[in-house]
Amino acid sequence: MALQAATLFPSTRCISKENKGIAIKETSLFGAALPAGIKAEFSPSLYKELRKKVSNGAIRAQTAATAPAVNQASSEAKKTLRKGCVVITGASSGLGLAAAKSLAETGKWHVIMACRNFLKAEQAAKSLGIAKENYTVMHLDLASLDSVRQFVETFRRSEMPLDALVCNAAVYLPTAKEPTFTAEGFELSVGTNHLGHFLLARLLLDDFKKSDFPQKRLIIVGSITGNTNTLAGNVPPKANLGDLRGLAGGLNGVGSSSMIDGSDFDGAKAYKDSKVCNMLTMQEFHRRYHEETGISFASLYPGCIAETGLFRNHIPLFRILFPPFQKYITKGYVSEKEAGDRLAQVVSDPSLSKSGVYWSWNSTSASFENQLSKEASDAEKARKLWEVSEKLVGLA
Ligand code: NDP
Ligand code: PMR
Repeated sequence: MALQAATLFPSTRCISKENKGIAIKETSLFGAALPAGIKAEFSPSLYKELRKKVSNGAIRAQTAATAPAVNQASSEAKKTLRKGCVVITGASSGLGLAAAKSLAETGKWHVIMACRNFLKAEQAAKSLGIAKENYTVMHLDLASLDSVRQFVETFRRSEMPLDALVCNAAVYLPTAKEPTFTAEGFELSVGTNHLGHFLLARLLLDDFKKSDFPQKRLIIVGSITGNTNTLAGNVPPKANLGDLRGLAGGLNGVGSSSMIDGSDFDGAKAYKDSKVCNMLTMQEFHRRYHEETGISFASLYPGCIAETGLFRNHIPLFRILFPPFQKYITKGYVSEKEAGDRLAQVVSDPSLSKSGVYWSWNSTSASFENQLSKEASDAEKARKLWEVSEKLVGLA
């Protein structure tokens, strides 16, 4: 259970490939607790190495050696044409991993893979052939708010800029009969998919403000299944946040319900509700911060990536039948690679810079601004969700 895992092994790791074996603020090693009193030392050289990864990748202005006026312009260009630095949560598999690869191989992005399983993320990056100078794995367990705060600290100490953040990680527990909980006692799906990301994104806003990148973006992955204005969104159980009474009560299944709307626990509904929260949060960020910060906030449905780890807890028959069902019947299927390229577009394509948008793709893979359901675009609900979430994660 996340509660136990997060309490027993509150580790924060940030290890560049060149510095394998060096751990920062580490109280656990690959999930196994170190003996009391033995803690790996923070290594300043590690952070120097990390900074180099971004600055070495700076795209040099072509006009650097011409007349002074041009030189001045080119130094401005140098400032903004450096490699971008993007944090992607849950980049150890599926969509996040595919997007990490897509962005890293452009040579224009350094990807911080923010993952709960350090070894898995390293191996995934290696097996996809992502060049070591283009990524760094940092430990982040969204099911623990302490871990979220530790991640932010570690990221800040790396002194890498924050140019884009992708809130991608998620859990889906469709067969669970009883709720499980995060370290702070929130139902696991909403706690991880929404509350963990809410705290992360809120804390990292300050880091965004320091970035000189020309197009800063904060992306929260949504889904069609949270939108009841679609066929997929009408497959029971349907998403419904109600009046947020369960969330306001702490989502802990003790004093209050473990479901946002106060109903009995249903794992599939909890996931869909969490996706509604993701899409509402993106819009509330846009309303509160787009003008002030220039950050573009966006959400997306990348298509049905029917073979990812998201369905690991579903019954075996579902996992066999779901991909052909999506390929040949709904025609909503996309490969991990295609979905990763779509997410990478939302991170970096200048034509997808509009803020407050929920992106989707049509059958010819052209992007378009999609309509959200009534609930997923309810501004009053978004405001209330923001305020209740702030209280739960300790920001208000
Ligand atoms: P995967 O299961 O492949 O990826 C989910 C990622 O989230 C994994 O890397 C997983 O880590 C990580 N994760 C889970 N819990 C935590 C946690 N507590 N802390 C940190 N990371 C965590 O699924 P997908 O790639 O399909 O899902 C990615 C996103 O895409 C999700 O937001 C999902 O809602 C969305 N989506 C997916 C669709 C699909 O058809 N698959 C359709 C629409 C949206 P680990 O590897 O350690 O398990
Ligand atoms: Mg769906 C155009 C129709 C369409 C699309 C695009 C999806 C996507 N689904 C569609 C239709 C249907 N689904 C229909 C008609 C059915 C009833 C047979 C159906 C069933 C179904 C199940 C049982 N679908 C599912 C499940 C899941 O467990 C998945 C889920 O809800 O995960 C939360 C799922 C999905 N269908 C999708 C997509 C993208 C998913 C999963 C991923 C997600 O929303 O994040």
